[in-house]
Amino acid sequence: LKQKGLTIWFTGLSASGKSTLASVLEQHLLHLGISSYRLDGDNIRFGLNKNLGFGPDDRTENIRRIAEVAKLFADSTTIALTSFISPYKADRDSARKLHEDNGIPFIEVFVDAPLEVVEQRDPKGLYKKAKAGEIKEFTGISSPYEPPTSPELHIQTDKTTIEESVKILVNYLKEKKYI
Ligand code: GGZ
Repeated sequence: LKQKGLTIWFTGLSASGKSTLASVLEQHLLHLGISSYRLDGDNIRFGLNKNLGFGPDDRTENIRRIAEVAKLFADSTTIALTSFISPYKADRDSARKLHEDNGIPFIEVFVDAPLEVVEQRDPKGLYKKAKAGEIKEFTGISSPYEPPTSPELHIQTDKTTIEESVKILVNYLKEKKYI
């Protein structure tokens, strides 16, 4: 009834587990009667941001628009869950500032797994293609990922189960009295 909005910003390499965590958290919140909305490549990069690619300027613009949209959702008292690589620290910091300047909590979650592990997972065969030079500017292979230096949460998905990770997230939200 007095739900307040906030944004949970997942960042990490492709195949680190961002979308999986966001989906499972969304389900968990739903069971608690709390509404959330997921923003990810499927509903953003094929729609609002379909004119953007993966060069540095396009990634920055991608993140800028996503931050604006997440802020709007959060402002409408929902919990915005964003799962984008968001490789540049400056862009994540801008997203944070946009939220904090509007009095909306911003929770940065570093979804961390070593490159060797995500290369092994490679669910879409993208790392293989990137290494073969078939995809240019691929994050972790031929484009940088700047890890967060002070995220609210740091989850190592090669060492933590999905259930444990969701517990960590929910406990954090409860501790901060966001839910
Ligand atoms: C990184 C790429 C690239 C390149 C296509 N680099 O595993 P996926 O497929 O489903 O997630 C990746 C997604 C990354 O888009 P984001 O909007 O999250 O990136 S960013 O925040 O950096 O703007 C991957 C796919 O798009 N993909 N080409 N070159 N990921």
